Amino acid sequence: MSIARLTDAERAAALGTLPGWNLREDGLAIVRTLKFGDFNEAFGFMTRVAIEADKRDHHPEWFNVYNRVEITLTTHDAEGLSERDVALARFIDGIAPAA
Ligand code: HBI
Repeated sequence: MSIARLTDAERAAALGTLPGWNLREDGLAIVRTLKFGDFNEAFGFMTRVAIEADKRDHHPEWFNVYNRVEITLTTHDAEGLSERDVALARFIDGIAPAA
């Protein structure tokens, strides 16, 4: 399925609305690290994101150790960032713990 890659301008605009996320050095993904109270909270968060990601058919690349979750969002089909990444980042921000 072809999904449109964001233009540089669209990418910059989207990042401006996603505090806490950073552009990966290659410009093809956005990344964010979240810290939770403990592993149980972290994994509960990952479970909620996993269910939502599967509904959207758009899945994060992520790493978890104890209370830390490192998330990378990119669109493989677009070989870069797409609106799907921005939308999933907004969902994540909506359930993430306050910094
Ligand atoms: N998840 N992050 C991400 N990027 C994709 O391109 C993608 C996905 N999940 C499923 C999916 N694409 C399907 O459309 C197949 O292309 C695998």
